[in-house]
Amino acid sequence: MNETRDVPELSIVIPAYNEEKNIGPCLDDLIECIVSAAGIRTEIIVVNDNSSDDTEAEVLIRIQRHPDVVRLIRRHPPGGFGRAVRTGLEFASGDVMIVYMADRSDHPEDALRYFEKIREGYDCVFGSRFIDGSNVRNYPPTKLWVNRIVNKAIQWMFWTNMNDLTNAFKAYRRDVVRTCGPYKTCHFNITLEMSLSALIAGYRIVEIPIGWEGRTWGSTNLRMREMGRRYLCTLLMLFFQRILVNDDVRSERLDETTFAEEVHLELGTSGDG
Ligand SMILES: Nc1nc2c(ncn2[C@@H]2O[C@H](COP(=O)(O)OP(=O)(O)OP(=O)(O)O)[C@@H](O)[C@H]2O)c(=O)[nH]1
Ligand SMILES: [Mg+2]
Repeated sequence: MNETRDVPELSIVIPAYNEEKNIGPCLDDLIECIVSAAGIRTEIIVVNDNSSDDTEAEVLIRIQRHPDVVRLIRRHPPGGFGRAVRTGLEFASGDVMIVYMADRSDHPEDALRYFEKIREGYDCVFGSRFIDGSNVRNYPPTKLWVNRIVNKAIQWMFWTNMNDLTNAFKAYRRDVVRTCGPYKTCHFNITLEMSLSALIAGYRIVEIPIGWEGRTWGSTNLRMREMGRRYLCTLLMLFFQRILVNDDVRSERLDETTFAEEVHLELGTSGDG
C-alpha cells in the first residue's frame, strides 16, 4: 500500500452533502481499488458542505484509518455543489484531478481508467453513460429525458460528439484546471463550466464509456427547476466565448508556461569598499 501524502499523483475531489450511509463505503471502495490495489499515490478530498447528518463522522473514521490519503474540508455557508468542487480543487495538488460523487453512483474502476488515460497523454477524460460499452442502472426517467435533450443541444452548440458533458465525474490534468479556472459557478452548472471550458480551449479530450448506478440511499440534491436558469447562463456564456473570443481562450492554453515574471532592478556595484 502506498500512502504517502507528499506530492500526490492523483487528487480525487468528492463533494458530499448528507451522505452518511454512502460516504464511508464510497471511500473504502476507492481506497481499495486505487490506493491498495493499483498503488497510486492519491489524496481523496471530501468537501462536506454543512451536512446535518453523520457524513463528517464517517469521513473522520476513514482519516483515522488512512491519514495520508483521506482529507476532510469543512465548508461554511453558503453551500452548493459548485462551491464545494471549487474548494476541493483549490486544496488539491495532484497532477491529475478527478471529481467523484459521494453517493456511490460512480465506479472506482472507471476513476482508475481515467487516471491511466491521462497518463497516456490526454489532458481530460470525459466518461459517458450513453455510448457503447457504458452501463447505466436506475437512472430516473424524467432526468434521463432532460439530460438527453440538454446534451443534444450542447452537441449542436459546441460542434462536439461528446454526449455526456453534464456529468460531473471527469478527470483533468492539473494544468487544465489551473488554466481554465478559477471557476465561478456555484451549483451543478459547474459540470458544464469545467467540461465546456476545457473543450473550447482545445485540450486533448477522450470520451470513454463508464458505469453509473442510481443512488440506493439518500435523496437527490439536484433540483432541475432551480438549476435550469443556471445551466442556461453557463451554457450561453461559454457559447459566446467560443464564437466571439475563442482565439483569446486558446492562447491561454500554453502548457506550463509562465505568462509573467517579476522584473528586479539590477543594482550596479558602485565600486566603493
Ligand atoms: N458539498 C456539497 N456536496 C453536494 C452538494 N449538493 C450535492 N452534493 C454532492 O454531490 C453529489 C451529487 O449530488 P446528487 O444529489 O447525487 O445529485 P444527482 O447525482 O444529480 O442526483 P441523484 O439522482 O440523486 O444521484 C453527491 O455526492 C452529493 O452528496 C452541496 O451543496 N455541497
Ligand atoms: Mg447522484
